[in-house]
Amino acid sequence: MKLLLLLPTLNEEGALKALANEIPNEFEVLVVDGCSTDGTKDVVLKHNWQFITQRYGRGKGCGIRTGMEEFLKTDCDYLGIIDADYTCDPKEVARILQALKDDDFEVMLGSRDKANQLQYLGEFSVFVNWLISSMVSHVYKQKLSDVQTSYWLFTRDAVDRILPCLAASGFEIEYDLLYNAWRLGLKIGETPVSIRRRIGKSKFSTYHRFKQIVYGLKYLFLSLGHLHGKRYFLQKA
Ligand SMILES: Nc1nc2c(ncn2[C@@H]2O[C@H](COP(=O)(O)OP(=O)(O)O)[C@@H](O)[C@H]2O)c(=O)[nH]1
Ligand SMILES: [Mg+2]
Repeated sequence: MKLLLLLPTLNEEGALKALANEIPNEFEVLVVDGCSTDGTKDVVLKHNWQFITQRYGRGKGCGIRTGMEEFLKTDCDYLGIIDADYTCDPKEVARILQALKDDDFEVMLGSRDKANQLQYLGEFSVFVNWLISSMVSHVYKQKLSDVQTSYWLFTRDAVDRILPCLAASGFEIEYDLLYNAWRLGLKIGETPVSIRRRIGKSKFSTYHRFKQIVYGLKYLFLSLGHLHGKRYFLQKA
């Protein structure tokens, strides 16, 4: 049972150095990079992790899609994805995997601790996440408390089915992953996880913050359309 841990990076030298001691030895590690200009690649090579530059253009979504494609070229059974900014504890991934296996889920989200989210991400982000998560839970008829999470776990079959449907290029990739998993009828679960203070500078600007609200509403609209038998297709970036 092999797990590939995918880390999307854009100038995460400092955070990667700190993460290096924490990644369980049994995980294979793949770093998909968005053309970092710091020492990100040096840290990756020093630890003998796989390094690849993302395809399809700029943005986290292009990194995740590239990483999923690379995952399918390996013989790994599970794909874990966490942010590479030190907010996610890689040891949590082993627990998420266990939770996925215990109940035969195909996609598992880590639901990040609310008090720590407030402390490290701020009230506005937590409010937007709560609002979108509540609406998504209502439409999907299941409790999903953290749809903007940065912890994801997929079975190989789930990646195989979701990847061709993904169209997101930027930070809206989490909505795209969840929307398509739900649309395909995959069994989705969530389990509580921790969240820590970031090391280094966030690439998520105020502009991204507002864009994220628009994207949240857009994916809700797509979901409602799907429920009512309409077919909307997103253009791949
Ligand atoms: N491959 C890739 N990763 C990115 C890109 N932009 C951000 N990331 C990574 O995505 C994760 C989340 O980004 P971050 O700046 O922490 O945004 P925040 O968590 O929303 O504040 C981090 O690991 C970033 O390094 C990108 O264009 N390409
Ligand atoms: Mg972050």
